[in-house]
Amino acid sequence: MGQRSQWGTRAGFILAAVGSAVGLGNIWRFPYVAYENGGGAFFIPYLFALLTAGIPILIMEFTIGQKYRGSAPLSFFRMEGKKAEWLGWWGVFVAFVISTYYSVIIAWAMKYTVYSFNLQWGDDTQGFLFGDVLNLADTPGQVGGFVPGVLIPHILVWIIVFGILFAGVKKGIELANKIFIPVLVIVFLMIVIRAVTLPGALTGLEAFFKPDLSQLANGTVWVAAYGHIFFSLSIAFAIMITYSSYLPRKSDITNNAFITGFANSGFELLAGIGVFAALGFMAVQSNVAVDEVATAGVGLAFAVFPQIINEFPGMNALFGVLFFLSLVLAGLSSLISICETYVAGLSEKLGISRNKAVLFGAGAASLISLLFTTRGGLYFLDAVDYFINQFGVAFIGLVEVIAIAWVFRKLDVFKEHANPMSDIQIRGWWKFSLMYITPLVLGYMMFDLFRTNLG
Ligand code: TYR
Repeated sequence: MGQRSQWGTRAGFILAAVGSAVGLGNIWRFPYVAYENGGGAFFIPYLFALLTAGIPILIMEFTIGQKYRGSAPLSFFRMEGKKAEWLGWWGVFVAFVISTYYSVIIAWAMKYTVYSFNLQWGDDTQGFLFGDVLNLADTPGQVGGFVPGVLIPHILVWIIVFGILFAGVKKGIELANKIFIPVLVIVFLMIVIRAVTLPGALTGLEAFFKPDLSQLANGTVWVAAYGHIFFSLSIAFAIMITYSSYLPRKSDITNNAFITGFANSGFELLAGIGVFAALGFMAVQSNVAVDEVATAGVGLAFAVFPQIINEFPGMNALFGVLFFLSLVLAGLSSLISICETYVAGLSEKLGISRNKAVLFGAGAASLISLLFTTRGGLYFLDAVDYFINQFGVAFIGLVEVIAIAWVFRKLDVFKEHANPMSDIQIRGWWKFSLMYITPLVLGYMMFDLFRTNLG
């Protein structure tokens, strides 16, 4: 199979890792999670979660990939043999499932980008999703046919993904992120500047930042902070191990992890400001409280935002195009990392070329993802997304941390590996976070989840 691929530059790796972390979750998930969980006060548990779980796990996963130099299954195999390999496969499986529906959301965003040029949004918010634009079924259980107009962007998303993956790590993934991420930042800054200068923006920002300190005593707020950090940093499902396996032998892992973690949070904060300024505008226009228009996910992006764009004072076509383009760029750079996880896993396990692995892996994912482009797609998507994020990502995170810290007892070995190459020396806080804080919080999260789902 020749020499192992490598990133061309350190900046290239960091941009790719940031590209993976910064995704739809930063734009449509973070603002609402923060708002719902104490507003300004949420930043305390959030920072805590970033420093005691997010960045420590990122350092751990970067070390695993860089030290063992393989896809997630191969890295775990090299670490502890057959009994550890399945941990990597579990992550690969979760990544595969996520890629099947994540790609469809990007296709919707593409369709909306084009649609924004024409600005034919009606006034009926539900209409965008269930009416002419996405034509989704409004009752669960219907599969219906394919939605006309979604298949073309869907095929386009996969052509882009195939193209980038075929081009390889350096000429494909690295180059794509070197273009996508700076463009994304510029596009998003334009959105934020426009949003904060809208009438009513301050009302939205006040709602977003107003600290409700009483929420700090609430356990669910802390769980939400840890849960979000996991989602947001793309940790625990093999992606970051795969990306760091392409690092040169001498790389400052710890520093890279801090840069990635803070860059992701910085983007998230920017998204919170942009989204809530726009929601404030919407609330003032419609004479309702911010609470009535604040929401997350598909509803925020594909129903509330079109409405905001509709009410915009001038230049609304531009605002719409920029907003949906930002979703496309943030989504694509994450989707590439998710697909690379199984491309690397398959090619190493089966001993096939990278291109064949792209063809089989991404080929299968793109076919399965057709299911989510049907009229009932949103319902499947919601169900699979909930299941995979709660039981997939959080659960592997827990098992991975316990296995490495307590069963294989690798933390000291990793520390010895990372420290000599880094400007930042990891010490007690890192080990303590991984041995005690992360397992306790994730353990509590799982317990809570089973209790609410089964009880
Ligand atoms: N971190 C990225 C995001 O915020 C990628 C991701 C996608 C992470 C799906 C988790 C997940 O379930 O969108």
